[in-house]
Amino acid sequence: MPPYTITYFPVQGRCKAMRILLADMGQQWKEKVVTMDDWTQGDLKASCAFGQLPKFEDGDLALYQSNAILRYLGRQHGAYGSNNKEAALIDMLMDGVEDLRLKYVKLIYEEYDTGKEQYLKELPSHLSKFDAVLQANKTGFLVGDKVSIADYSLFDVMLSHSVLSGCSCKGDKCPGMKAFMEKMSSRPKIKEYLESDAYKKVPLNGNGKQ
Ligand code: GTS
Repeated sequence: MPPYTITYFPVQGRCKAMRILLADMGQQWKEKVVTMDDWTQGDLKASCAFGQLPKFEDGDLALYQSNAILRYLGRQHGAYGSNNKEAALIDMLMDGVEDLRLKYVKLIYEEYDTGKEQYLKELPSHLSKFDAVLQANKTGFLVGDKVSIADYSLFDVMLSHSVLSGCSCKGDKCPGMKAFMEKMSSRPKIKEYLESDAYKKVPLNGNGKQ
């Protein structure tokens, strides 16, 4: 039995980064897929700390909040920096990615038809901030010289933008970001995972928009 279990809806959503991390770290995990019928009719929602998924289990530990899960896995698999200062920078970048993720989620679920133009206008400015960090660090990663949870999180959000319809700015005009995407995509276990049905057959978002 794999040590980890992810319980979530049949989408990539907020589990994409943790799945990519687990694949990259050579870990096995079990997926429990929850349909909307199960969710609305069963008692799972009431049992979740904040009434939401994903739920992540490691033995008798049950965790909620996708970024807390990433942080746990980062600590467990050496992807949370080499010292306290790097960990603090990783936290800062995780929060920066979360700000962008929330904008993306709002676009997809609330403003797909009405807010796309404005979103796309503002996107290059958001991406340029991450590009500047990558260019300044010079290792191809956001912080330090090895992969961290901030990298998995940014990679996840950028993969979503790389297929966002109408989006011509996919980070490819930012040299740091371009090199980052190539570096992350070509890590052998990530490449293998992204080419697998386990990844390709699961829709990005719950409403089918991307
Ligand atoms: N901050 C939480 C996290 O990062 O895990 C947000 C979790 C969340 O919003 N979960 C949604 C949910 O459970 C699903 S999704 O947005 O991640 O796809 N929705 C069902 C409900 O009843 O709230």
